[in-house]
Amino acid sequence: AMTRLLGLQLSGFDTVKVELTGENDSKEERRRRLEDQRKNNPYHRFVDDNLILKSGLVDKKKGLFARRRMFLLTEGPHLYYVDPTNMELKGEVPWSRQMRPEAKNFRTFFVHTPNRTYYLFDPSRNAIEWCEAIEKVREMYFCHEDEAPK
Ligand code: 4IP
Repeated sequence: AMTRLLGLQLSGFDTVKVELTGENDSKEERRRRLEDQRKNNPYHRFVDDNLILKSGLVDKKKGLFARRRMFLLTEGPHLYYVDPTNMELKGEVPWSRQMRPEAKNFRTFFVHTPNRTYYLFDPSRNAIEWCEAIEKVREMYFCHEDEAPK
């Protein structure tokens, strides 16, 4: 039932916005973006050739300290995070239908997953955009929230 395709609005590789559009223009657009990403995005090697839908630096707190990571929301879907200093993949927030983003304010947001809540802080104050993007991707891949798990 994955008939809807992702349409994208690009404004620099670290501030890609996710948007739903019709199916007509999106296939060619998607191919073009992926081509560009393969050639020009230094984070491409971490994302298993998936198209990056949104990315940006986010501080992820676990225990006492927050670590600054490049978060990469991609088709698949995946939410990878990379240490931007060592250019090393550190992990992935596990996706499921139950994934729930929650914006606390412009900077702070949580991503609830069945086994862990990720505590995240966006220094560029785009927490709400992050939550909207994650929720859009969730709806696209896992249908709407009140549906019983299959
Ligand atoms: C680490 O704390 C980092 O926050 C890790 O994040 C985190 O792993 C570790 O949690 C946590 O102990 P210190 O750097 O202060 O030691 P990252 O992997 O981004 O470097 P994850 O990836 O799980 O958030 P544990 O519980 O996974 O070890």
